[in-house]
Amino acid sequence: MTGELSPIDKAKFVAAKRAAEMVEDGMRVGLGTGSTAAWLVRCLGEMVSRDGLKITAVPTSSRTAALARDVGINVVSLDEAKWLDMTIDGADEFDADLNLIKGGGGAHLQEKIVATASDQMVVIADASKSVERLGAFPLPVEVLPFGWQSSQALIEETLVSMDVMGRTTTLRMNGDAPFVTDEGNYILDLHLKRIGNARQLALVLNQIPGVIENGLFIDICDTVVIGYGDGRVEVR
Ligand code: ABF
Repeated sequence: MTGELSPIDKAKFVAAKRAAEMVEDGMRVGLGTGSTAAWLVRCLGEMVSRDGLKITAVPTSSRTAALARDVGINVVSLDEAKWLDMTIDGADEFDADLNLIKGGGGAHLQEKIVATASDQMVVIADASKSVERLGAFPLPVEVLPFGWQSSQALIEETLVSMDVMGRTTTLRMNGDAPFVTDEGNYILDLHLKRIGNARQLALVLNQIPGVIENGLFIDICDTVVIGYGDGRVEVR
């Protein structure tokens, strides 16, 4: 499965493998989206086919659902699972308090729903995702297509009063059309450079009419498994 991996892929793989080893027989597991989470799905698929691991998985995106089915993992909806023992997912940034920016893969709405319907959330990430302060990665905000430009204007107005360094908001594109999420919504990327008070920003953003969910995960992540290009793994 791994052959000769580049340092970044090795970092993602070792983090994913370590997290997969936390999964026990009979668990209901939320499966994240993104390239690191894809390694997790492959590792779990090996454990299912080779070791007879029995799990029920809830994917956080249609892409993850397809990959999980491909490797023989039993996939159900969150409504069928009702509650999860563990969700394992990637991240774009994590800070010392294990607060996250997620959503680079365009699935933070479903990811946050699945992560908060779990007894614990484990993030798997290469070491480059570790930051002193959240914000260098553009913060995704999922908005309804109806009136999205008004939502954008209200967000920009709100940012003026927030403790952030940058205030540019761009519509995420897919070619020359807006990127559309699994739920049929748009994503605005907030280029904030540095977020002074992520907890406050997360609360304020979701009060804006038209905003569905933002990519700040505050007090949701319990454990981060960090992979390094030399094969080392660190669990925080
Ligand atoms: C998803 O994977 C997103 O929430 C997050 O932005 C992204 C990280 O992707 P990768 O693992 O490819 O860096 O969880």
